[in-house]
Amino acid sequence: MSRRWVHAPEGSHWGEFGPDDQRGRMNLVTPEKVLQGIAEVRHGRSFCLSLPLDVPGGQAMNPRRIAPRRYAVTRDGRSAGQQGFCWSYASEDPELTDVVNDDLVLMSLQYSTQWDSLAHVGSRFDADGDGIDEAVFYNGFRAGAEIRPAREDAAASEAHARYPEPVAGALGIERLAEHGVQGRGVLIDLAHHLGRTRQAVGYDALMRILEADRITIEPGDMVCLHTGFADTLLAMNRQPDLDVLHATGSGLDGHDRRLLDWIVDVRLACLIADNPAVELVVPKLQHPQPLRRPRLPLHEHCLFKNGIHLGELWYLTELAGWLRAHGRSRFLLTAPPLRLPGAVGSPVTPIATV
Ligand code: UVW
Repeated sequence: MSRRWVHAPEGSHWGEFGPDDQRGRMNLVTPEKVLQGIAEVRHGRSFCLSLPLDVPGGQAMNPRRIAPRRYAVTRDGRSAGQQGFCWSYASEDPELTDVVNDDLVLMSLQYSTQWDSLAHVGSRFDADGDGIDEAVFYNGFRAGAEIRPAREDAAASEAHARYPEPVAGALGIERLAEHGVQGRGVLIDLAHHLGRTRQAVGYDALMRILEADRITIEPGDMVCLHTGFADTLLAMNRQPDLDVLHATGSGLDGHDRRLLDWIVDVRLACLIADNPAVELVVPKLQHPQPLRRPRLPLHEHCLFKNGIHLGELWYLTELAGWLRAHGRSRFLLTAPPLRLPGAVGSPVTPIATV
C-alpha cells in the first residue's frame, strides 16, 4: 500500500517500519531482546506490576472512566445471583452435579493499570496536504476511515447500553498483543531520587538519575518509571484524595524538547509509569502560552508521532525496592494486553521476573 500522508508531523518518524506499520517502536523488541530479558532471570522471583483493577476507585481521578462493574450472566431471564450462588444443570437433569458461574464485566479499558494503543491519542493535522486538518493518528491512519469508531448501539443489557463496543480497525491494541510484549525491562527509580512530591522531570534531571544509578538504556528496552504515585493511590483504598494526589509523584516533562529528542534517539521500545499519564499534565488554566498546542505533548510525541506505546498506572514499588536492594535495574518484562480487536487501550497484569 502507498503512503497515506503527504506531510508527516515535525519530529515524527512515520514510515520508519513501513507505511502500514501499526506496532511502532515495539518492533525493536526482537528475539534478541527477549533473550536479553530472559538473561536477567537469576532468582526466579516474579512481581505483579498491576494494581487491583478496581483502583483508583470511583470516577474522581478521571470522570470519563468507569470502574469495573461485574454482573452475573443471565440465563432464561434470571441471573445466577437470583438463584443463590451459581448455575446448576440440575434443571436439565437432576443427576447432573456441576455448578457454574459466568461473569460479565463493564469497565473502561483504561481505568486502572493499562496500555494505551497508538489509536488512543492523535492530532488535528493536515496529513493529506489539502490545507485542512483531519483527525489523524500514527502513520497517517485516520479517524473515521482506517480507525473505526466504537459502535454506539451495543445493547446486550441495560447495564452497558450506554457504552459502545469496540469494532476492529487500525492501530488497535491487539497489534501489541500479537507481538507478545516480552523482553527486557529497565526501571528508573525517580521516587528514590526525587521523593514523591509532584515535579516535572526534564532531560537534565533524568540524565543525572541515570548516571547516579549507572543505568544505560539500549535500543528495544522497555523503560519503566517508578514515581511512587500508584503506591500512594493504593493506600487510599479506593477513595482517592485528589488534593493529595495532585501534589504527588513526578512525571516526564513533555514540554522539554531535549527530553523528547532523547526518547526517540535512544530507541527505547515503550514508556511505562506508575502515574496516570507518564508525563506531568499541566492543568488547563496554568498553561503559560495560549498557542495552538497539544494538551498532552508527550502523548503526542510518543503515540502520534513516533509509535511509542505508553503504559500507565502500573504498580512498580515492590519491584523498585527489590532491584535497588540487589543493585540492579533490569528484569524480564512480560506484559501482553488483551487481544481485543480495535480497542484503544487495555487493562494489563504485567509480570516482572528477576
Ligand atoms: C488521557 O486522559 C487522554 O489519556 P491517558 O489515560 O493516556 O493519560
